[in-house]
Amino acid sequence: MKNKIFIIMIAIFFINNIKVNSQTNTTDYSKKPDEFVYKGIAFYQLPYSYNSLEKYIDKETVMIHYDRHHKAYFTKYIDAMEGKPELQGKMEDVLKKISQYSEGIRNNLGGYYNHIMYWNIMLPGDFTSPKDKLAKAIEKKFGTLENMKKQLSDAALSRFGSGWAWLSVNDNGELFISSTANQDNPLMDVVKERGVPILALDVWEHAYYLKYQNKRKDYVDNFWKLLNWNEVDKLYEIALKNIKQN
Ligand code: MN3
Repeated sequence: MKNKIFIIMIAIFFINNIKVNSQTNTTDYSKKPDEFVYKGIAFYQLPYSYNSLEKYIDKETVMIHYDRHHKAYFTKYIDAMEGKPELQGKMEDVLKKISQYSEGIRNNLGGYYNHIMYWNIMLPGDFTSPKDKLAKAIEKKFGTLENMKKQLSDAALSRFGSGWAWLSVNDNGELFISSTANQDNPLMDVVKERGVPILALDVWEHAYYLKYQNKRKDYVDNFWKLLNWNEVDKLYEIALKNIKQN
């Protein structure tokens, strides 16, 4: 009798263990990712759960994109910063003189910075248009919001290989659309069209391939439905202030 109870207890212990193990191996897509700290520095936290963009960007894509790609840029940049105090200031300041640094720093800091903007400006919600000041600036430059979207989509679709499409503000406070290769961005002193980016669209295949395969156009069309104009408005205000100060 005692032996039987002992065997049953062992069996229950193993069954529970299997349960616990299988749970820890499964991503809970309905939760925000846990905070991740590397060498004492906290990784950017996704402001929503993995499945929040599900209607247009599936949860697996968000998880792999954030948890693996974005995080890898972050850890590699932190590694590269070691022993280089000049890199430890504001990311924007380093990006503006990126030509002074290695290819690794350019790619990994670029990758870390660009993805923060990309995640921040998306949200499932009802933010269908920009507000007064930005709306007026878009009209002035592009005629209509639709025209701006079309031009930015075209920039995204004509980017050969991996890269980004941007809406930015130049030194005169005017909006412009551009596209950059790899993890470059308009802040960098190595790109043709320089300015302060306020809208970032990732067109690397890892951003859409699981759901859209080769249909980059469908992904780009749907990106506009996820765009949180409140955040773009905020970035526009900050960009204008920074330009005035310089
Ligand atoms: Mn990406």
